Amino acid sequence: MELEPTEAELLGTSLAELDPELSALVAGELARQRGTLDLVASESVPPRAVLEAQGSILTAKYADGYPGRRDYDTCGWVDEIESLAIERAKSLFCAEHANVQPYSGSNANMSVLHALCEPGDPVLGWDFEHGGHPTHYYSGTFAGRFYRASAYGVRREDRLVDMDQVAEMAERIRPRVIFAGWSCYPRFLDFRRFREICDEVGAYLVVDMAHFAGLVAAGVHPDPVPYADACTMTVHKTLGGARGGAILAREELAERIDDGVYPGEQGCPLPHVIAAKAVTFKLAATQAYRSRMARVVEGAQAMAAAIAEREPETSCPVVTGGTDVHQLLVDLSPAGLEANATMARLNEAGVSANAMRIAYDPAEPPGGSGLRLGATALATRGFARAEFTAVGHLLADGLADHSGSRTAELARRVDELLSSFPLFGFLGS
Ligand code: DSN
Repeated sequence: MELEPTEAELLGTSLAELDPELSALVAGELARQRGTLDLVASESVPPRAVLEAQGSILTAKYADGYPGRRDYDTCGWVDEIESLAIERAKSLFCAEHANVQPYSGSNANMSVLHALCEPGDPVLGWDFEHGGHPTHYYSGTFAGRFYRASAYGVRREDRLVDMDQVAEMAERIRPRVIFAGWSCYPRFLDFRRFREICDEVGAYLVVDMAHFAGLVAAGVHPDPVPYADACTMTVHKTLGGARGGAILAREELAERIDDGVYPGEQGCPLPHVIAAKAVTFKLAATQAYRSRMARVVEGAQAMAAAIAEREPETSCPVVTGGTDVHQLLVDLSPAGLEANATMARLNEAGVSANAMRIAYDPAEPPGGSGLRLGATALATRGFARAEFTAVGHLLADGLADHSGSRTAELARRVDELLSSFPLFGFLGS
């Protein structure tokens, strides 16, 4: 007769042994990641040390509050861990104050609004069909639900953010907060001009650098910190590490920001994730990381150049003609392609990216005409300019192949490109 395992055996059993069903699903996702050309602009490859910290015994600890002022005793070690993460974030970004508790970038935005606004206050954000983020203003999120939120966008003629529109709306609306920052925009922002507009109308400037925080840390992107009252970010996109958010702020706003996060919008912080954020900030201060971020931007530019060169064949222009950052946007509408269908076709060949609606999109919702491509994950895997140029041509071939007749050939080229760049080698096969 088979004996029931004891409680001690259950608690000490590995995932693979305890739950083979779940373990097989994780293994399936690992194989997918290893075999996919990952061009999702918000994804990266978390380092081993980050995974270790995030999966550590710190998961067990409750620590509501902040270092030195918790609702629980026995928080000495997690106080030190959180203080280390805070000091590393401040040092990396030359910031006066850092809060490392936000569960995500969206929570960080929610907490900043909670800290700086009263319900019903006017807020000005960036339309997400134009590249912004829903949590800046959209009625389907807390921002549009609890604040009087409006959104600016990009100009039709050049798809660049319309600073005259920002100034005009700010003058008219008198927002308490103006968000600058994007999820899908290939060019640098004029943070000085945003600051001037905020000063003219008495608004706080919040820079949502969720996507470009890693580029800022590496010095390959203009630094918003000197101009912003607060910066929100995610730690897992270009920063490439722990899954969660963080906020930088001026010292005079520190208490309000901290209260806005906890107890304002969240409960207990996640000590294991905060530890992983500390590791991320340490890694992001290294020369190797700075070189990688330079390679990320170079890679995005190489993909953009290859796709632009092939436009006569594909009829798919690169929006704004190129990119300054880790991502680019391809407009599929002149080719009469719908983004989700095109993405599904590229998925068949092992390519992953984002299909989305774009500014002035001619497609009927929920369809869209934009393909967002990012270089962070592949550059972290080891890709450099030559590989990214090859990826650009592979994509152009895929875009030109409306019938899908070349899918098998494209899949072989994906495998070939990935074969020299193993992923998560420390996990074995
Ligand atoms: N979902 C993220 C992105 O892909 O950009 C933004 O929250």
